Amino acid sequence: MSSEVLFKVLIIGDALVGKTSFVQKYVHGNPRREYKPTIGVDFALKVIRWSDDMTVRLQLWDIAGQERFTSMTRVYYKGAAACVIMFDLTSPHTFYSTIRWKQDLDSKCTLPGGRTIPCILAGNKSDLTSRPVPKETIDKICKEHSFLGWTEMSVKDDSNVSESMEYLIKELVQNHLAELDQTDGDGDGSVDRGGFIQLTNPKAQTERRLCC
Ligand SMILES: Nc1nc2c(ncn2[C@@H]2O[C@H](COP(=O)(O)OP(=O)(O)O)[C@@H](O)[C@H]2O)c(=O)[nH]1
Ligand SMILES: [Mg+2]
Repeated sequence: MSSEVLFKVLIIGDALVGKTSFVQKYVHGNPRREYKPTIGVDFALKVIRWSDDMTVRLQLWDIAGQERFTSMTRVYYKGAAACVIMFDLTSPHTFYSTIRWKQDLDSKCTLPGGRTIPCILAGNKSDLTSRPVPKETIDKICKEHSFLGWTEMSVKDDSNVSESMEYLIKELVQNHLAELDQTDGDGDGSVDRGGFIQLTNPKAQTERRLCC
């Protein structure tokens, strides 16, 4: 039997880190040519034939506005299943902001049972050579703030764009299937979100880490 699942995925982070370019590249295959700052929220839908019996629809919310923390973020976050928090690898300020974005997200958006939503940290613009923030620091922040993992990415060079999303979708699908198992009452899946997720359901056991 074929099933279809819809996930709302947030793309957040400081202005100019490449969020809109990322969504455009992932959904349409090309980043927007001319630079137009996003106003409000851009929505994009990506439909993926995940397996013979599952189609995944991703509703991507590219949050803009002033790209800062206001009471409005609560409205944007509502119903989100996963998140990409993006920074610019060449800009330490945008990296340290990701901590605040994560805290803002986790304080306003939780899954039933109080679990935080799966979130990856994406360092964009890896085509540029400057790396003011050491990898060890990114690893540390990634672990301390319970990201699923982090990755370098270049929207410009199309490096790790679809791969990061695939990683996130795997996580979403596995959680979804584990939940279905539990609902059926015949599964032994349990979700423990102490930073990284572990499923005791052998069906759902796979390598789940990106870089940290
Ligand atoms: N070098 C480089 N520039 C990028 C990359 N991704 C986006 N940009 C540029 O960064 C600027 C801001 O991009 P935009 O997507 O509008 O960022 P947003 O404000 O986070 O939505 C634009 O000039 C993009 O062309 C990348 O991977 N490498
Ligand atoms: Mg934008």
